[in-house]
Amino acid sequence: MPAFRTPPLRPFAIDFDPDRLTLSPEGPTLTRRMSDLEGLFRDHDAWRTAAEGDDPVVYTVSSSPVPEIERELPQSITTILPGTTGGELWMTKGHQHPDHQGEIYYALQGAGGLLMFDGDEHAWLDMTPGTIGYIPPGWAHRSVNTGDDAYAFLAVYPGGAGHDYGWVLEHGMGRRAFRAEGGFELRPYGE
Ligand code: M6P
Ligand code: ZN
Repeated sequence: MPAFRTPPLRPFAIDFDPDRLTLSPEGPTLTRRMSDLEGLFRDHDAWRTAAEGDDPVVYTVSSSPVPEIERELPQSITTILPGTTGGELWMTKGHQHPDHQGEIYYALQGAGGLLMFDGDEHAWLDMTPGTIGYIPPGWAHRSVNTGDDAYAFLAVYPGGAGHDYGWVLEHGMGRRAFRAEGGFELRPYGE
């Protein structure tokens, strides 16, 4: 057996429950609360008040048992709750892949956006159920809930892709998404 098949994973089916947004069998689930999102919202005071207050859950990430190792192809379901902090829509931390690998997102429920930034240019994709968002190599990515209900999407990514969160703190994401009359608006990162 080739070395890359260690540990060997046998073919298997994953049941997706579209109502409960769960995978079975399931792997680890990550819960990100407001206090986990330090330095990301434009309005630091509003963030701190929320983090030191009831510290709400902003999003969860439920993974299948496929491990995050080279040559594997893990997948997870991220569910972002609706809300704003200082007017800025609730979102994921956002990350860059250290070796610039690509990724696929598939919107499942609710309304959201996929914000991408390559350090120079930004891109925004509206994500509604059925939309496949393609994240090309080298584009940092963040998901935003633009609606009034939970926004959920499936992600499929190379097991060795990794998550560089420092890149986003250093470079930003090009734009920020704020609640606005009749929907949302994107503003330059620093404003
Ligand atoms: C998607 C994938 C995961 C990621 C998650 C939350 O499910 O891209 O790899 O962890 O979104 O995003 P973040 O890690 O930026 O908080
Ligand atoms: Zn990623």
